[in-house]
Amino acid sequence: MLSGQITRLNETPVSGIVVHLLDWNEGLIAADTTDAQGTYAFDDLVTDQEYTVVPQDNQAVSYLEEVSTLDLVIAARIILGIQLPESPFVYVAGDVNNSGSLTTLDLVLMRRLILGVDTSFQDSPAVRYLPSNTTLNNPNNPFGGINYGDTTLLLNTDTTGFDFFQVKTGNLNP
Ligand SMILES: [Ca+2]
Repeated sequence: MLSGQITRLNETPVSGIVVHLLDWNEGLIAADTTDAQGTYAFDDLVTDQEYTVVPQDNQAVSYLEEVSTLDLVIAARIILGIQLPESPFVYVAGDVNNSGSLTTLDLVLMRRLILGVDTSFQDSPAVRYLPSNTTLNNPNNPFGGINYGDTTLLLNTDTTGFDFFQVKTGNLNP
């Protein structure tokens, strides 16, 4: 068995997310949909095999939803070094151009979205699903970049807690 939970950054469960299970060759083995607790589970799996878990970006979430001038303020404070991101996921949320870092360019793109100049972030989906073990390379220097957690594991035994956060791009104040 391989299971986990999808939540928002504030730990609210996200239901109705289709989760794909892939084999070592990226072939689709199974799919499950997260329940009211945000939980997905795959049973009867052969052990000593490598599996990859991929939550699908199947929710129609608008780019602008939950992105406000407050997020701009937080992003600016992080870029200026006045505050550190609360978690690596806040940092990822602010990296709207998917460059692996948070810079004034992200700030410009967020402002363009809020002003209606742009209707999307060209290089990022509206939401991302990131393994809960995603970390900053150096928490004291967030500009050192993001170490994305592993979505693949070698299943030796029943594994629970293979969790993901749903990260809304541009929402630094979840
Ligand atoms: Ca960036």
